[in-house]
Amino acid sequence: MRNNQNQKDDLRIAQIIDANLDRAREGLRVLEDWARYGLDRVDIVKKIKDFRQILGSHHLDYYKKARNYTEDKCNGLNHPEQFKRIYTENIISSNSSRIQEALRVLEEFSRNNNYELSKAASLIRYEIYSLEIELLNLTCNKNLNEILIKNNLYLITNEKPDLIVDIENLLIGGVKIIQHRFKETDDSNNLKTAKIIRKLCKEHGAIFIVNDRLDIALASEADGVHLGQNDLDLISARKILGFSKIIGISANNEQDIKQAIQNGCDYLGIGPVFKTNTKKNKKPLGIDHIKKLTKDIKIPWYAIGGIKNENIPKLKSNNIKKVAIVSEIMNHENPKNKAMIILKSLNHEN
Ligand code: TZP
Ligand code: MG
Repeated sequence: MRNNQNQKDDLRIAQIIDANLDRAREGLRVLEDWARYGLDRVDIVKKIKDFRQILGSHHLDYYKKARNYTEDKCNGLNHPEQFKRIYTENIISSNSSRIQEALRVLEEFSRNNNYELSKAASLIRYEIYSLEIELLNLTCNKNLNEILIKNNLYLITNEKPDLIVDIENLLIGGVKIIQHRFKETDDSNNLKTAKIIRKLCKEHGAIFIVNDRLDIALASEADGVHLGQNDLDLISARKILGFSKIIGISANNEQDIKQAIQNGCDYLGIGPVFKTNTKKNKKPLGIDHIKKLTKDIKIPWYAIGGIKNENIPKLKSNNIKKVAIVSEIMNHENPKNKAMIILKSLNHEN
């Protein structure tokens, strides 16, 4: 390396700056396109565009002209890890690291010859650390949301001796959303069961949600939690769970539905539609009232309460396509068969 006085004119340094400006901007473009086409987040797109623009304004002709100053013998070298990037999460992480590394190199090598660039590189690098987490959280939540949107049957467990066997069979039968609902007070047992269901759901590409209990949801690494109007409020739950998890809310009136949507719930459970022994003290809302309550809802919502295979055609003819069920499936002698019949009637056209 030449001494510091000559560093300003050192073409080798200009070449490093040129390469890393390209690297950082390419990586930023990958994140930007995911934010734009994958997540539909205009605010994040704007932020990344700004970063690219700032770096672009420092990409002087002098740096570009130094591009081939020394022959790059590493050109075209790949690492086997690159070919393992099949999931969007891996693409986000590896491109964020690429940007962070490139910015660090820029920060170091431009400090003496382009202080403004060095400062900008440092500031953007710190922003990328939090942007990476934000994009990962949003992406994960988006995958879970897609499962909610795609699936019409939301199964809720009850307490029974062979619960785990039943759940495994239900997953084999095609159930993709399972909520673990328990009233038993032995929490060590509740957590143990939750962890087993968590693992089974993962193996079958299903969502696992814990009812009521944020602590059990977190400890079992569930995909989310379902909260009623008397549980922890949605805003506090979101603070604890973050945006990578889903939060579902039970609501049965206009005000609670509006509030839950405004506060960012991922889906709603609305009912009871019919009379049910699982929640004996709740007055049924009836189909007409549910239709009125739900006419403007844009997020996934599940009708719940007293839903049986025999009333699914009636629900469907009233445009109620998603249902949450406990007893009709869990109390059947063969829950898997019952669930498969229900899945068929829910998914059948008309
Ligand atoms: N919330 C409203 S109704 C209900 C819940 C948890 C119970 C649904 O159970 P079932 O057995 O499907 O009627
Ligand atoms: Mg509850």
